[in-house]
Amino acid sequence: MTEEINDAAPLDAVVIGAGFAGLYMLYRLREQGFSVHGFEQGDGVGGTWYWNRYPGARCDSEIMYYSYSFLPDLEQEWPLKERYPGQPEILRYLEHVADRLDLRKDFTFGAKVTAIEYDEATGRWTVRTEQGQTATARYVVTAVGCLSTANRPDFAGADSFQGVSLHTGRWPHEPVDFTGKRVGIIGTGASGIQAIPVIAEQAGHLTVFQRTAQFTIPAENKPLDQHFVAMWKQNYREWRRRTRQSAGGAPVSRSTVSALEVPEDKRRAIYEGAWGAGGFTFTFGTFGDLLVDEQANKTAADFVRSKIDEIVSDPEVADMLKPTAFPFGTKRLPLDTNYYETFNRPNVDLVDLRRTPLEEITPTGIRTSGGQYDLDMIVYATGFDALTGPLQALGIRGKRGRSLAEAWAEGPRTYLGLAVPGFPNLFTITGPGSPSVLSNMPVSIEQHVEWIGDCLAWLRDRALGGIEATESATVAWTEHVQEVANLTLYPKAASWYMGANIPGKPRLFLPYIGGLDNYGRKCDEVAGNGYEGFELSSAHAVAS
Ligand code: N01
Repeated sequence: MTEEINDAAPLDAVVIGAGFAGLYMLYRLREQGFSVHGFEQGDGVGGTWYWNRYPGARCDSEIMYYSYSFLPDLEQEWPLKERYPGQPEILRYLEHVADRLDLRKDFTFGAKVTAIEYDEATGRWTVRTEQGQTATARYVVTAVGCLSTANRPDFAGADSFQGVSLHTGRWPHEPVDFTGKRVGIIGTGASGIQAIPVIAEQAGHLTVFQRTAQFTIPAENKPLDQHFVAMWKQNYREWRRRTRQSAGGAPVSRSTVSALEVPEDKRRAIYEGAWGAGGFTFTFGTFGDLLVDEQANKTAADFVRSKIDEIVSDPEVADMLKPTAFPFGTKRLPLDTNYYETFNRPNVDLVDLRRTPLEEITPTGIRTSGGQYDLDMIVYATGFDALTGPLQALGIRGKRGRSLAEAWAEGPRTYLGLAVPGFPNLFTITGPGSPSVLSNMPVSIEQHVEWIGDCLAWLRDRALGGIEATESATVAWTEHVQEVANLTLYPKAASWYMGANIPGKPRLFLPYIGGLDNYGRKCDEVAGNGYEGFELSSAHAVAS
């Protein structure tokens, strides 16, 4: 049955997604006087934090800046208890925001958008959901996240498994009990690295199936000193300002010293200090050239490998855990709690899928070339079709019925990660080509939401009805995104940043690595110059 969300008049905007981005976008547009409706696939708000409920799920941005800055009263009220907020706490925060701002009434939940089609004659988009809702609107803003389309590798026999299969990115809402169970986990990215120590504590036996050893740094999560919290809260506005003007959306200092400039003993002491402090200080606060100079990078990689030797008691297991396939930090660096230590537990085994490849999933477990592993449960921690996957799943068709998948057949082409030529009046919050996943997400999200809100208000003030990225601005930006990435070591890793985790996906560096500060300035400049690089039209101007 079809349910029309709007009657005769089209909405000003449809927002898709009710995570950090969608909630703020809907609120912002509503406050600006636009008519707006949201669709969310999940049954509740939260986005990433709604779906990723796996054991150990925790953010690795510190809690002081993993929140909205546009709610100064809430930032004073919200308790800051632990250095890194866990999934339940972040979900509670977003649920609170949704209630406080009365946002739920403007969303349809449990509504999976499967088609978004542009009608050139009317200049309107029609949005349809799998559940039969439709809405027409002048503007569509996608707020679907960068890591929301689960990657389920095509393992032979996966459907034959008679035990329980789970994906970290689509975790059930009811508690999962591992007690006494034989559990296998495939994948050792950030999700696997967080889940493994927690599952190991509960399971009868845990077998970790690792294809590529990953670098990880201790998070050093801990309760926050409340004197520190009080001081932080007194200066919150200033911290927010610094956060917004930083390269990564976090008020942390970045070293400009080369790792090759300092003698070895001093360098090791600096790495030790950062290892003990926990968090991304190791990558950014130690030396300035770890991600641009191979020799400098090797010093950090060697240090982490030496820590693995120190921590893991079985030398053979330690060797298997040592990353060698890519430079340190060029795959998204996870932060962990007791990851390497977990391999000293008697109930944990590591299987190296490079030595003994996974051949098939069987009704009773996993078979590799080294033998059969009988299991009661399989956890897929196999990641996501990052950045492009969530957008392509929406069934977007722009001018002349061209799909986004066709437009991006050779990789995503965007202007500022915000807009795509041929798809007028469509905005993609934290889309490919924007800093997104290389920054602290709420900060990037707020910058995009505010830019989009301001843009729509600007168009309305001038009775303009259409905005579309030009081909030339898009080509220039897309090339720039690659050029900047190529100044770093990141493209040397077969990572999801490069689309390399999805068979057949074009290999391009997906996010913009030039820094949120530079990026924000560029966006402001574009707006200040009358939305330079966009074609504006008065056709179908907003009446109000
Ligand atoms: O996914 P991943 P993730 N056979 O793609 C393996 C964010 N995040 O969900 O490296 C065997 O990183 C794959 O192996 P390989 C964060 O940005 C944030 O862990 O491709 N193995 C890899 O080990 C993060 O980077 C937080 O060889 C296969 C793993 O599965 C991003 O989400 C927490 C395979 C996938 O790792 C994604 O992390 C969690 C196959 N066919 C996540 N296919 C925090 O904020 C894949 N793998 C803390």
